[in-house]
Amino acid sequence: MEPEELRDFERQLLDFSLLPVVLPRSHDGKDPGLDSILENTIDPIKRVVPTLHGQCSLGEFNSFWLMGVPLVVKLGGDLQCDWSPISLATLFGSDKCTVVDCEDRGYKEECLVDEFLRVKLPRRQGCILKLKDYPPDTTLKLKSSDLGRDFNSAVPVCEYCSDSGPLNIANYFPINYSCMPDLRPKIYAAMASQQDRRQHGSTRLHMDISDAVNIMANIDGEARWEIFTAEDTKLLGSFIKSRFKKLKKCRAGDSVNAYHVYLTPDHLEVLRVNYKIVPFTFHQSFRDVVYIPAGCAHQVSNITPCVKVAMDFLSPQSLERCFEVDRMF
Ligand SMILES: O=C(O)CCC(=O)C(=O)O
Repeated sequence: MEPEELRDFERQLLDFSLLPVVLPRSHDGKDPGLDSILENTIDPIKRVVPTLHGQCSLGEFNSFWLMGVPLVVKLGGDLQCDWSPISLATLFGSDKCTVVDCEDRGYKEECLVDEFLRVKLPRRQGCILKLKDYPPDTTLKLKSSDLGRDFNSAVPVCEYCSDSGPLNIANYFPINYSCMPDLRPKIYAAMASQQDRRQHGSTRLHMDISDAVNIMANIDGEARWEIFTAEDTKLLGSFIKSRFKKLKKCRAGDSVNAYHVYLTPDHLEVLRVNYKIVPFTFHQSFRDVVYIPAGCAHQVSNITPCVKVAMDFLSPQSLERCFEVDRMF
């Protein structure tokens, strides 16, 4: 599909009101007060991430997603399988894998999945290693039909977050399209980062061209996220170029996207005071689903070893931002 055709498609969806918007409701049916949630969300100093408990209907999702802000859904009983490192090691242990160093973009090492998950992942010292985009060459469903099914049935708003969802624009790309987005759910497993005031993180600052959904899948997993809005990108880029000499010559978008930096608490304080930019900051624990809109710079620090399952998608609401990211590079 050409960009103009995608825009037409977006207009049609909006014109025909196919994107219902409803107020979020709590379990007891009471309206938790959309106004107060939104007030704290859009307040540029508070930046409280909207959080829903138990479920998220299509209408509720749309009411937040239209604003281009992240969303957290705390699942109730969903995600039934055992996604612990030991269980994954039992299932996939004999596979070879490539793990990367979260702090050194040039470092890679090969090992067996079993060795990474059982031996390296629990370590608290040395480099912070990550197994990314697993399985690399097939679908999760084919690797384990149970895990594939578990992810599909747990993830809220399958209208967007599935490889057959009618609101996932990526599903309308022609087969063999040259820039086909990768829609497979993928497993991430990474060691805990050190929690000090230095440059540590499990996923450095970057932004993605598509939307993403990310579920914490292991019981003891906990990670801290910082997500900026797309409107923050320019100022964020100026700040990074002024602070990090090696990025001085990058364009603003590149400096944000380069996976070069992890913003420390001191950086975040300067951003707040001097640039008036505050990211959405929150903790993700077991069964928390995080939705990250396309074009929103974000970084993650694992407080414990984490297993996450994540998937990219492309919503009509994010098309404009997707084009914007594309123009930056
Ligand atoms: O869970 C993580 O470490 C973050 C993953 C992420 O940011 C991404 O895939 O874009």
